[in-house]
Amino acid sequence: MKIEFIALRELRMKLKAPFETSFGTTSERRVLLVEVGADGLSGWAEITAQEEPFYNAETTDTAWHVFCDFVVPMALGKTVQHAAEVPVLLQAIRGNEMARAGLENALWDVEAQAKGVPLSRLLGGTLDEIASGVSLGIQADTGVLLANVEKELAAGYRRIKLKIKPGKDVEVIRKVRERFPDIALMVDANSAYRPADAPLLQQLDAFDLMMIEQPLDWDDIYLHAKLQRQLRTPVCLDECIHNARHARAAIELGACRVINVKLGRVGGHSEARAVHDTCFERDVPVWCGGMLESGVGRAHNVAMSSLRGFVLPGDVSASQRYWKEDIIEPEVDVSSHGTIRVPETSGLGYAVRRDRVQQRTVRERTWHAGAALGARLSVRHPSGFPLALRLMGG
Ligand code: OSB
Ligand code: MG
Repeated sequence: MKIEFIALRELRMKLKAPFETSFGTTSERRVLLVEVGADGLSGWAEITAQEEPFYNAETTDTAWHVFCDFVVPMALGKTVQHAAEVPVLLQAIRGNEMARAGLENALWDVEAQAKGVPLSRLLGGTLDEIASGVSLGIQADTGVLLANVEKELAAGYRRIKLKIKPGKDVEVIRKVRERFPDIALMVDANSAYRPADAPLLQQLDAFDLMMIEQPLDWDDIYLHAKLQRQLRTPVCLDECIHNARHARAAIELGACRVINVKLGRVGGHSEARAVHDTCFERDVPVWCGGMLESGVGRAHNVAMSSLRGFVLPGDVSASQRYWKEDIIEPEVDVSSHGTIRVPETSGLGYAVRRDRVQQRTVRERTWHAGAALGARLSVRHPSGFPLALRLMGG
C-alpha cells in the first residue's frame, strides 16, 4: 500500500446532552477525521483527542499540529505491506498516541478493503456481536441520574458505568445500588482521588461494583498497586495504560485486575491488540472504552471489540445516544439485548457519509504524495467561507 494522499478534517458535532466527568463537561465535540488514500482505496479513522488536555496530554489542536507537521511528513508517499507497519514509520514520535493512531487506523480500513475482509477479521477478531454498556455523566440531581440508569437498562444495555468525583460518590452510588440491586454496575473516577482517599474508596466495596476505573493519578501505576491491595473492588486502569509494556507492568505489580483498552490512548490498532494479547495471556479481562467518538471512531471500536479477550461490556454504545445524526451509515445500533453486531462487509463495515462530513467541517488539509513544495492547502472558515490558500515552505 502506497500512501498516496492524506486528508485531515476538523468537524464540529454537538452532543445530544452535555457529558460531565470529574475533569469537566463537554457539550460540543471538535472531531478530527483522517482519510488516507492508497491502492485506489480510501480509509477513515478518528483522532480521539478531547478539546482540553484534561483526560490525557493531547488536545484537538496539539493533535492537529503533530499530525500535520510530523505524522504526515513521515508517512506520505511511503509504502507498507501492512497497516501494522505504520508504528515503525512513526516511531520517532513520542507520546501523541491519538494523533498517531489516526493514521494507522485509517490504513487498517484500507487494508481490510483491499483484502475484501471485515476489519474485525483482519485484526483477528472472532466475536460476531459485542456486549454494550453505557457511561453516564455526573448529574447535579441524583433523581435525574436514576432516571438515566432506568432508561439505559430499558434499552437493553448490559452494564452501567457511572462517573464519580469527590462529593459525588458514595452516597450517589448507594442510592443507585438500592434502586437497582442486581445490575452490573461500575464507576469511573478519571483520576479524581488521592491515596489518602483510600478509606472513602473502601466504602464503595459495599456496593458490589464490577470495578472502579482509574481512581488515582493518570500517570501512576505504583500508587494504584498500593490502592488495589486496600480494596476488594477490582481496579481497572484507563489513563495509565499507553502501551503493552504499561499493561504488563500494571498486571505484574497488581495495580489492576481489569484494563480498559482505547485505540487512541495506546496509539492505534496494533498496540491495542498487543495490550489485548498481554491481558489475555494473563487472564486479565479487557473491555473497550470510548472517547465520545463520532461514528468513525465508534466503528473502529466495534472492530477491535471483536477480539476474544473483550469479555466485558464496553463503553461502545449506539450512535443515537450521542448524536441526532451520525456521520456513518448505517449508524451503530444496539439490539434490545444490549449487543452490537460486528459488520460482515469489508473494511470498516460502515460507510462514511461524505455529505454530512462536509457540512460539519470547519477546517481541512489535504496532502498528495509527490506534490511539489507549496502543496495546496484548503481551509474552510467556521463561517462556512471557503478559502484556498497556498502553503509556502515544508
Ligand atoms: O474515562 O472513559 C473515560 C469520555 C471522555 C473521556 C474519557 C472517558 C469518557 C467516557 C465516555 O467515559 C465514553 C463514551 O461513551 O464514549
Ligand atoms: Mg475512563
